[in-house]
Amino acid sequence: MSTATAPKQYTGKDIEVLEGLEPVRKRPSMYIGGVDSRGLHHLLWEIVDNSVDEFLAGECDRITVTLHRDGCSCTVQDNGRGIPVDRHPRMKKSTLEVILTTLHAGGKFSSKNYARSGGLHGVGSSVVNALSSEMKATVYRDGAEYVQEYRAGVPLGRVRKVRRFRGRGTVIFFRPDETIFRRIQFSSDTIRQHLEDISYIHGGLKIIFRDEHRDEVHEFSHPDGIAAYIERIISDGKRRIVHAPLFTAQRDDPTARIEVVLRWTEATDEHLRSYVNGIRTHGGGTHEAGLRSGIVKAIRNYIDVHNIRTRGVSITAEDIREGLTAILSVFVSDPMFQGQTKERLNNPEMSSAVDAVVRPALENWLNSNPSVAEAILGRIVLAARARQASRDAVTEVRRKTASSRRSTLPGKLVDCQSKNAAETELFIVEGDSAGGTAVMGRNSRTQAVLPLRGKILNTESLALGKILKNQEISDIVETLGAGIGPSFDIRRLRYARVILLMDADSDGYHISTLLLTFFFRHMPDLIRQGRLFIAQPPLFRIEAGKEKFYAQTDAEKEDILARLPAGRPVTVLRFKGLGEMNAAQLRETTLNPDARVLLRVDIESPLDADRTFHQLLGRDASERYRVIMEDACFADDIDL
Ligand code: 0R9
Repeated sequence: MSTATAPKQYTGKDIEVLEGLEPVRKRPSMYIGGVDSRGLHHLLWEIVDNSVDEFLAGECDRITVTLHRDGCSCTVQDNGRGIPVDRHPRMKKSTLEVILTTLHAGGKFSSKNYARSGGLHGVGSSVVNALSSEMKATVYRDGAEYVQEYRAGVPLGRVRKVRRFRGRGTVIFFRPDETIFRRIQFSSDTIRQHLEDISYIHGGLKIIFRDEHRDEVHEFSHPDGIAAYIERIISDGKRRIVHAPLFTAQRDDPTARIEVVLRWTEATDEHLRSYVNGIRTHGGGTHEAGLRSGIVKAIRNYIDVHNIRTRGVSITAEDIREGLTAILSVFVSDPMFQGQTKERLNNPEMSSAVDAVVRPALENWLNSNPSVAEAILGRIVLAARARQASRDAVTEVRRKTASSRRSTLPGKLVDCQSKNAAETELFIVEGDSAGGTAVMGRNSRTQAVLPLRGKILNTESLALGKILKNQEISDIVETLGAGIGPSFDIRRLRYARVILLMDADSDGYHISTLLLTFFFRHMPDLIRQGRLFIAQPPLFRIEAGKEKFYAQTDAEKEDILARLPAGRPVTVLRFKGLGEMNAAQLRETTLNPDARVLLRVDIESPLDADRTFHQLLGRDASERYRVIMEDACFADDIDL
């Protein structure tokens, strides 16, 4: 699906050069979002994206990605025109070297209609080079093979012409720098999934994944594009479909290309995957808003025009979208991104553009497929009735709780003094004893503590009415003050952050999992809005004379011990649980916002999360058994 205009012949003077590479090594997170596993994989996506750009320019149809045996280095190869190797007139070196050693260097004339640089992507292969201990670029172009090697972004020599060669293309090998990344281990599954995603979004492109680490080869080629993708998502998620034919709509003009496929399923959530210029927009944005409004308006119009009876219940936008699985792919020439991870599209015109494509097409489609329309409308009315029933259950529990207590706040909550939600946080703590320590160690003005007694209820597969009868859960709901399920309203949340504080043992992980299940199913907005966190109390305290250090992992402990001067007496204490810390220790390591480490809970893929919760906490024990048996080989820290 190339929408590019014919490329003009490139020369070195067409390259714009902005600045050197030192800032990248100094502050890598500013360029790739973080030095964790996500940042590590971003390096690979960045190089693959450059090959995809060449596909979008209509110059390449095959990309090969190799994960090498060690799992710590990769090679990407495309069969495009090859990065130019001619001499750059101003920089007095080859264009290849300029591209790989200069921040933000790129073709200023850009042969593409739709720039792919957006979000954290598009930072350029120079950033990957700066963050790699080794890189080797091989270019096949103009009847020859050219090579240049780099160490930490610095060329070892000039570009060398190695031999005459008739093919064309670019090959980039890189090994991320272990002094920069916390841990270097590429994930075969993550790479495979990402490459398959790309092959669906860019129908016509063939991607080969040579996984030397697992000794596997995968080939991805999906000429049917996102129509094939949605079928795959639905079958992977074991979602039962409500109607057979898919709804598809598309528009292709010089300002934007918009493509949508959707289908209602019997699942109870909405699963929407959106892409801008082939890059996943996890944070949604204006294009997603346009899709949602287009769908809701089309259905409402259909209900009005056909005078559909809704059996006394009012239909909300959420009812209409319940069970919907959709993929939206847009290509825009000037994408603007916002949000912490720059994964949210902010072009205002895209909302009305997508709405204008989806609404009339969906209305027409429903009118010309009456039996499909009947099945979809039946599904929507069912959703509305279920929502009404759970709303009634919540009101009933509220009424009972309010009449049984003078205050609506639970008695065991030790609240903070500040009533300004923007500056407060709630710690949900495992056990009364750790709760007591947290109360003593907290900042009583801004930090509240809610101790939990024992394991909480497994809420997966339980009806909301039943869940709310559970004391611990109803205490959490009352404390947060924002409602639950369909009535959850993040604006009423009484705290800026909700932080789970559990022991770092199997019981603690289990309680965290049960709480995450509850929040994911019944307060997903708490997670989507980035307000749920998991505290990371230290595992070790190391005392060397008057100095004391805390370490969160074995590796960190070893690192600290290795840096201490030899011959000094050292004591290492392993905290078996929160209860072993005193209030001052808990404050200085886990509660104090300036010193602590918090993990923000995030939903990378709602569909995957849904499947995982269903498998691990659902009623069907055989599913759980299967997952445990399959993944048992990865367990390295079993605590029995
Ligand atoms: C293996 C990963 N592939 C790449 O990094 C890659 C970059 C690249 C490329 C061109 C062709 N293939 C490529 N593969 C290219 C682009 C253009 C003209 N000639 C060749 C153009 O955009 O007009 N380039 C990416 C940037 C540049 N080339 C350029 F800025 F040097 F032109």
